[in-house]
Amino acid sequence: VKLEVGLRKALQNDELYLLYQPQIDVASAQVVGVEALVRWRHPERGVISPTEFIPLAEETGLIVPIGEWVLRTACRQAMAWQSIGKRPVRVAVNLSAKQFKDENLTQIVLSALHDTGLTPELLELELTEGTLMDDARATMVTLEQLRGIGVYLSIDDFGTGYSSMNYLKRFDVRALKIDKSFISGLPLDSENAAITRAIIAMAHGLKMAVVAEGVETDAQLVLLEEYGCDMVQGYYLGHPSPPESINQMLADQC
Ligand code: G
Ligand code: G
Ligand code: MN
Ligand code: NA
Repeated sequence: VKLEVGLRKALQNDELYLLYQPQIDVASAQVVGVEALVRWRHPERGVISPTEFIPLAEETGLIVPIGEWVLRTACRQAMAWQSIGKRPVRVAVNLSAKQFKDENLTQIVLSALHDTGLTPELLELELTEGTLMDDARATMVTLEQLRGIGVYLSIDDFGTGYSSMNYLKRFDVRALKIDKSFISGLPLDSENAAITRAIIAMAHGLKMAVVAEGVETDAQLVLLEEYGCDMVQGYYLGHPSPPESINQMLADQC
């Protein structure tokens, strides 16, 4: 209850902030995207992880205003990066199920894009299988609206949920993000290697791009390149970092 009271005030007290983790294009080795990951600097408890406060935000409905703040902050940051980098960088935001079901979602996304001036294709929305599979009819309508706006849609933590292959085809999202639990045992774990290859083959067959998450070693990167994985994200490529670190990465790119 105490944490909930604090979370209510966190937004107005400026206690939330975003870290950004780079997504690297395997072929060019360039940063092509960054994922925004929220943190809460609690006045007494220090930094609190989203695994602790996002579930609370969902239960209390606070996820809607918090999610809107994340969206706007990430879009504004992405705009600032356009003037630093030599190529455009996409910013990815995690959407929780509650946000996806919010009837004002498309309006919130549109106004964040409008107010910041960010091109829709440079905003990526990460959805989970659980969010998408919950109510197929409503999902289709919302996805249609988001596609209409022109944002880049991806499925996060792919492989851990319950996707119907039939719906996957119809959802028409741009990218699958392979969950880090499949990547962590590579290259030794032959079963996870088989799953990873199968996801990449399926995604490419459906004309989707693939991002491997949780890439921690060079051996994993080499293997993923061999498998034809399009993008990689993980501690080996860069930890979730403050915007200034990303500035540096973008400035250093050719
Ligand atoms: O950054 P990381 O370690 O600690 O994130 C933990 C979890 O919190 C991940 O599942 C991530 O998707 C989720 N998360 C991080 N930032 C956000 C956010 O802005 N919105 C939502 N809904 N989830 C987030
Ligand atoms: O659920 P989602 O994929 O949005 O969450 C991303 C989470 O993964 C964040 O908590 C982020 O800090 C974490 N993460 C990012 N890179 C790595 C990595 O290389 N290894 C591990 N173990 N976690 C990572
Ligand atoms: Mn994510
Ligand atoms: Na993920």
